[in-house]
Amino acid sequence: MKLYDSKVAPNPRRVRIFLAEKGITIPAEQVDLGAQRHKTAEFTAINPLQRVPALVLDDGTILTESVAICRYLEALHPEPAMFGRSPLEIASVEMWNRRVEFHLFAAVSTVFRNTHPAMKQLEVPQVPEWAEANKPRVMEFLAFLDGELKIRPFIAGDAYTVADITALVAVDFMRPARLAVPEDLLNVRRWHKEVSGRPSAAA
Ligand SMILES: N[C@@H](CCC(=O)N[C@@H](CS)C(=O)NCC(=O)O)C(=O)O
Repeated sequence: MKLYDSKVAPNPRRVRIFLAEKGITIPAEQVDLGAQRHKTAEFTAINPLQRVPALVLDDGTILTESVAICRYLEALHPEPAMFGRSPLEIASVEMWNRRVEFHLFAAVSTVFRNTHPAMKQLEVPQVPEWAEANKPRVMEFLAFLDGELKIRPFIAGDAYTVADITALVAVDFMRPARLAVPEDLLNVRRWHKEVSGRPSAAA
């Protein structure tokens, strides 16, 4: 297997953290997004949507989409379970991962992509007003999450799951998007401290 990765980008980081939690190592090739290496014919043959991460299997099959890659790895290496175990846990992890992807990760990405000078060549056109419109969405969802994290330690329940990885990466991505977690969201802050202290967070 080979992972097409980018150390500076949030979606590949989700897969790297997942791999670190599982204790799996996969050979990786860095794709330089700044140099637009993902737009080359060579990489377009791997992912016609020109996005990382991408996982190439030994038989040449290509998987893209961070969660699809993680699900494949979960099926190969079930322990520790990162997508839940019981029917209810599996559904709860799915529900929370989707909520975090749509309401937090996508909103933070929108702010970053439409404001950061490094994205000028990749987000065409950049629409600063669209970034502004997404800033309150980030804050609203974080406030909602703060209430949820008052009653349980992790995003989807009592266990650390892929939903925590998505949320951790989204919250860390707030920094280059020039957003900050409000001081008074103590439960989000407590959760963030806990999950970013895991060794996998450095992956
Ligand atoms: N839905 C995809 C998103 C992949 C994605 O957007 N990757 C970004 C890096 S985080 C990328 O390759 N961006 C290149 C570009 O915007 O041109 C996933 O979950 O993996």
